[in-house]
Amino acid sequence: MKLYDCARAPNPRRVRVFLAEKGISVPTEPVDLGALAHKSPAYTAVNPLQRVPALVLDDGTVLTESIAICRYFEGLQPDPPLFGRAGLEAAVIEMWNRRVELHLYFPVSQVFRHLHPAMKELEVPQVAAWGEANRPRVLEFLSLLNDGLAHRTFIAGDAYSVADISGLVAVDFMKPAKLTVPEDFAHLRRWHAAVSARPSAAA
Ligand SMILES: N[C@@H](CCC(=O)N[C@@H](CS)C(=O)NCC(=O)O)C(=O)O
Repeated sequence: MKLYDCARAPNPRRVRVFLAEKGISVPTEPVDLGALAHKSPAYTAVNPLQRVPALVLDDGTVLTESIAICRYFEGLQPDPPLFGRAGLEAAVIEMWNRRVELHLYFPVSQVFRHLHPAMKELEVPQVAAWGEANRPRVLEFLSLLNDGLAHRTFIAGDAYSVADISGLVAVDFMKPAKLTVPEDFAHLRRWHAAVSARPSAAA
């Protein structure tokens, strides 16, 4: 199997953090987004959507979408259960992971992609007004998350889960997007310090 990866991009990082939490190591091949290597014919043959990460299995099956890749590894190695145990626990984790993707990761990515000069070649056309429109959405969701974290250790409950991985990656992605977590979001800051201190965060 081979994981197409990119050290600086947030979605491949979600998979790397997930694998580190599981203690799984996978051969990787770097894809240089800066050099537009993901647009090459060779990589397009792997993933016609021209996005990373992509996981190629030994039988030739290609999995794209970070969460689909994570789910594959969860199936191979269920412990620790980062998608939760079947039933309510898994449903709550799924809900929070999706909320984080749609209401935090997505607006942060839109701010970055539509306002950062480095994204000019990848986001065509850049629409600055759309980037700006997403700034308040980030803060609205962070506020909701901060309130929830007053009552829970982690995003989806008292156990670390894939929702924390999506959250960590999204909050760290705020830095290149030139967004900051407000000083008074103390619960969010406590959670971020805790998940950042896990060895997996360095993956
Ligand atoms: N939904 C996909 C998103 C993958 C994605 O957008 N990857 C970014 C890097 S974080 C990418 O390949 N961008 C290339 C581009 O924008 O041209 C996932 O969850 O893996």
